Amino acid sequence: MTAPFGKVLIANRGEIAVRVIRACRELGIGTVAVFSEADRESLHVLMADEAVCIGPPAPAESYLAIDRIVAAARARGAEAVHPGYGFLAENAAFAEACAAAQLVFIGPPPAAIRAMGDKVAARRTAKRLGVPVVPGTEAPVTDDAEAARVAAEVGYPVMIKAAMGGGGKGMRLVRAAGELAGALRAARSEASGAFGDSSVYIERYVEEPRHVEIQILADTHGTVVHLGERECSIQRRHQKLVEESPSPAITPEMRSQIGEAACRLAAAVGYVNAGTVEFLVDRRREFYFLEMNTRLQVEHPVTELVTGRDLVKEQLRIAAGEKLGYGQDEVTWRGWAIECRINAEDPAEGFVPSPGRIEDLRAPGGPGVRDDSGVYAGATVPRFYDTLMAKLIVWGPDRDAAIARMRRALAEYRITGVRSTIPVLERIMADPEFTAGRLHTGFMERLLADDAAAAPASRRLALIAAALAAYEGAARRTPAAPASGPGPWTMAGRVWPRPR
Ligand code: MV4
Repeated sequence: MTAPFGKVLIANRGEIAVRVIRACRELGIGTVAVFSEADRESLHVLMADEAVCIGPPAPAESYLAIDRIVAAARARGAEAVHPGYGFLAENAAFAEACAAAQLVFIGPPPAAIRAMGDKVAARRTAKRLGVPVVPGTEAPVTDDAEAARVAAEVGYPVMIKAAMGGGGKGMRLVRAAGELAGALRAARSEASGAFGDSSVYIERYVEEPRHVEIQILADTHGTVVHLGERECSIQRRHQKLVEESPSPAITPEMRSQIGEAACRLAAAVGYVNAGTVEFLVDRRREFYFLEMNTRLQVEHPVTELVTGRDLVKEQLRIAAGEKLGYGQDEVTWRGWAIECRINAEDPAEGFVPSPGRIEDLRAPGGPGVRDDSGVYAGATVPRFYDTLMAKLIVWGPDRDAAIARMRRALAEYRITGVRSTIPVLERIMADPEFTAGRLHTGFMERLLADDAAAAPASRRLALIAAALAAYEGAARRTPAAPASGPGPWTMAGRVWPRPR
């Protein structure tokens, strides 16, 4: 079989650029990396066949610079451009600029990006197709009196959302009528600042929902299939920490129903390539359409592990005009997959970014473990970009086995020089609500509040333990570990991994 393309430029950095390079290599496609001055020695640059510096570290002057990326693709003879996620992935003007330069954009048509970028229009399309939406406005709310009428009709609490927003930016929760006018004013000004459009809309607030999203694939020949759901309820400030597939809340019947709804929506806007349709699932297990993400998502690997399909290869084949070659009946699921995001952040200090040089790095391996990383020992995590360093993904025959495997893999993970989210991920994997599958979007807030309440006592205990250890050490005249002796993993009779 011939390769879908001769050469592809990857308009991204970090782990997702590496992920795309790997798919290209397996398909015999040449790769061109682009990089900013802060990324000269980044892994994606080392792994690509060719690499082009596109500018200074600031994203606006490099990874968001449409003209420079298109020029690099033309100069190196690339036939297609993969945008990854973030940066220009959902930018219709970028997709158009690629087409104008005779480059295939590996993603949906610009019209489909625009149709879903306007959240009010997307809601209206969903409703027209019989896809359930949260009760709310059909058009952007323009005046306060109309907003008050709609809010009273759907019932408080309500949420105000930016029409051109998404991902939780510019949202406002309104508990009672008295707060509405002020919240509207704040939401409008925030939306205008963040998205250059002050339009907002109103929805009834769903309390403690789950976030469930459906992966779809659509080819240029009219076939649309779904690859089931991912549950992404473990988030902090709209940053996902853990994702899994399947969702503990979804039955096979619900999967067919939600999946079919997602496919209908995609078909209606002429969607092509990989996409994700987001839903809220309430306590009664009713589902409501939220928005559609017109790109490959960070958490795509959990879907790959349970369906056995390579989403990036599918994207490349679809972009080259190939037929999907299978229908919904041939999509099957096996076992359970969980992903943990390894960010350069300090969870003990409110998740502040922790950029810097990675001193030592040893990623876990063994049965059922996948390490999708964008870093290596000696690499620097730049301060200019998102803090995601790597994703740890595990597969197991069932959810308990996947959790046990994730705990084992997290314990093997060794990374020094930067702080990471590993400790909080271990904490989540050991949480009884998590292991029971009782997830909702307030999960992390609860977990962090519990830990904060317990912190003073545990800190006292830690101090007492340290004092006792020092006293015993002195009493036994244990010699101090040599500064350059064996690694810490052999000290004090403790075994690797990770003494803490
Ligand atoms: C909501 C909601 C409750 N009710 N809409 C946040 C991200 C954006 N895509 C939509 N979001 C929400 N919309 C209604 N009508 C609660 C959230 C929400 C949330 C959703 C998914 C994952 C985490 C979340 C955390 C807080 C709020």
